[in-house]
Amino acid sequence: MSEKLVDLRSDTVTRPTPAMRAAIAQAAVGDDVFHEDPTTNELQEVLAETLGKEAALFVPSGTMSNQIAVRLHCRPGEEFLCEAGCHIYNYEQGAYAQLSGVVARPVPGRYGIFQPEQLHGMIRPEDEHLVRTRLVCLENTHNRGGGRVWPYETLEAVCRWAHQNGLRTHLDGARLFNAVVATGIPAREWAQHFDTVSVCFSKGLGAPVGSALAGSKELIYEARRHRKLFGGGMRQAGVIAAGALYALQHHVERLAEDHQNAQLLAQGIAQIPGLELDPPEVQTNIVVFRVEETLGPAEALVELLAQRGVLMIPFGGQLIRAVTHLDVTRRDVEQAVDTLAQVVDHLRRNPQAAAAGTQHAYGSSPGAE
Ligand code: TLP
Repeated sequence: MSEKLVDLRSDTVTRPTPAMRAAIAQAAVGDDVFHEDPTTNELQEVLAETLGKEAALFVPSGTMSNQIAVRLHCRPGEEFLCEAGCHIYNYEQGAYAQLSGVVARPVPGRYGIFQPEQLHGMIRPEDEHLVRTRLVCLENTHNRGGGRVWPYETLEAVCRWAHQNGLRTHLDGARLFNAVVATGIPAREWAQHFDTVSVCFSKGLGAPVGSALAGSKELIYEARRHRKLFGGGMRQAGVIAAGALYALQHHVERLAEDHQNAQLLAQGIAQIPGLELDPPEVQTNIVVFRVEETLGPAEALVELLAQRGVLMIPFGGQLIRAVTHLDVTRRDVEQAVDTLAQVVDHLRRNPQAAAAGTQHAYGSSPGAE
């Protein structure tokens, strides 16, 4: 009998729990473009309070939230500084350029973290040849960095330097609550260093849709205009805000389970010859590992895993990413590790399968009952 499909591709794949669905079904709604959706208003108030900000704005996605923030802080012909592997720079189609005429200047980090001194000298002087440097964007936890949490003092020092030098700061906190649970440092403490903070409800928190941007009343007033321009003005948004509100109120502490499961997964992967954790130490719910070249391309291994009912994603080069979340149990992680060990063993004993990549099917089809 085939086992359950274990989907570790992302923490975005969760389904709403029955209790969350009940909250969604019962949500009071109104037209949010008229500011009349009570559930959206409540979500925005609760989030602003959680982050210690004056106001917040519910938006459909993390990408929109980040792009509204960039547009708030930079005009056309201006630039922001960011870590080279960050989501805003790599995975949003250069929307800052496409939508807002803004340029990004990436700073290389180690697993997503750079040092404050690396920014020194990066603010461009006033000169008609040059763009103007306006903003620093950080990402915490860092996705490509393997779920790394920014060391608090380093993040504080970067933001202090930015503000002392007249720059604004934005946090892509798609997984900020993972950092909160991993460190015990409250969200508002992290958030106090930023002019705007974006959080996602649809990742580890397990809501079906939605992100939010928080900041001062003035900034969020402007953010509403940008949201409308980007087509993100929503009507009876309470239906989705209810899932986000439920997630914020009930799914933060439980992220600790995801972190424990990620540890278990990492320990299992570390035992499999030919696989190497990268980064070696897992801090939150993201596990990234490197596949030895002799085992063939990472894509081929991912394909073979999928055929055995375990889903992960190729993460560039020889890297694979696996993310734990609300719908992944300890048992699922054990199953994933067993399957990974079997597939690696198969590739070792059948080098032609490794070389042929995805052409050679391994085992039964995915998740077949
Ligand atoms: N990340 C997704 C993919 O786009 C890679 C994932 O599966 O991790 N900031 C960060 C740090 C993110 O990881 C993501 C999504 C976003 C922003 C964008 O959020 P959405 O998908 O809601 O636009």
